[in-house]
Amino acid sequence: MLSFSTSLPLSLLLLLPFSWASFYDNPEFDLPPESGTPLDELKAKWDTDWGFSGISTFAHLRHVKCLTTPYEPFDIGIIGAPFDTAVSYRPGARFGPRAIRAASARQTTFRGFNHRAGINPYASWPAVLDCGDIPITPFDNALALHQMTSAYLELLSRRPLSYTNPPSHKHPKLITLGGDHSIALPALRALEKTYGQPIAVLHFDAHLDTWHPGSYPSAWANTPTQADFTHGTMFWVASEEGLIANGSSVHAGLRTRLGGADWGDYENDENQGFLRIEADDIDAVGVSGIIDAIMDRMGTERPVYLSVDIDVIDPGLAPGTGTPEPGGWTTRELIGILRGIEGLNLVGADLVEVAPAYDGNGEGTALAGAQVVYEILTSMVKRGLKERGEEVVLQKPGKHIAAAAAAKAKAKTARDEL
Ligand SMILES: [Mn+2]
Repeated sequence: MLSFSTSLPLSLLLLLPFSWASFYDNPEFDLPPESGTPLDELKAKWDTDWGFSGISTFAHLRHVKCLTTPYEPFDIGIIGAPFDTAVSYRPGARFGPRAIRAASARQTTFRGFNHRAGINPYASWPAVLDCGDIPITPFDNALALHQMTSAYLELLSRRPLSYTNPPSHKHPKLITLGGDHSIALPALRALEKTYGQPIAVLHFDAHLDTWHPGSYPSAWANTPTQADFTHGTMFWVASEEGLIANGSSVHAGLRTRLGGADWGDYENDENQGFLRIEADDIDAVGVSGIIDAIMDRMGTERPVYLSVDIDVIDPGLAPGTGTPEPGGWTTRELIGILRGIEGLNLVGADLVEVAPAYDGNGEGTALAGAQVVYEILTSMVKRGLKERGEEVVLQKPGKHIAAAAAAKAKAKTARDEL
């Protein structure tokens, strides 16, 4: 008896985790067999996150740290560039990627159909991943620029999963979550090298960002510095390096004050070959006029880098940004313009300058940023769909109110005839 009483607890301990339900288990369910629940059953039960559940990735996309996972091919990668040591006013955009990811939480595959575009970019031909962030030093901007350029080149050199299907899809596409606007320079360096030609830039911004580095006041300008590389000069540097297609690029949403007492900044900008669309132009020509001006300039074949500074939106709607300027476009106007230019041949894009420390509690700026990324992604996917010959069925906006108005008119005619 003695030996039984001492040996039983030991055998119980060994058996417990494998075959005995714990006191705390839900008595309505049997423990799963040791062979495990089939994977498809697990996925059916647990795969879909709510907007508020799950680890924060962009739109609940699968996170793969693409830079260190070369064996995981993808077609479109969302990648963070948490870098903000090249700003001229409020710092904080290094926290942009995580704020935009958090604000994208209500974008899901199961409710991702874009009614304006007629497709669900999360349930279509491309493998879309959240590629994580590029680890970028906050201490040394020359090194940071090198790191970002290297990272873009590494990812663009990968063979996409859907290689040549659509036919033009020979390189993966990246949408970068900034970060301050300077991150566009390494992106353009890598794109120019990858595509072997200067890239046209479609630049939504309150500011020019083509400023000569010397236009920032400094008594120390002759001292060797890294100060040429800032969030207001990166397109000047890119132009100097021949990365930007001179004559086919566009600024949209401008309302910046200019330097000095003349139009020198505009003249400098013209030399770099940008068309300028002012924020106020929308009052004269409307959303459709802005769309026409962009499409007339850029066409549908030329490779385009789409760079969206969130400060193009009025700071009343998107206050969480580094250099706010009153008098901007509404979020709806920007979305309308982005939908209207979906025919562009986008080879890359960014959404920059979301600085959540200055955002409202309702995260309006980050929400707008996440929506802009969704619209850009939609355009990339939709163009690929068309290239693959797959049909997109579109319902024009206003269809229902037009139908209601027609029914009302018909009823009135019927009454008049009585
Ligand atoms: Mn900018």
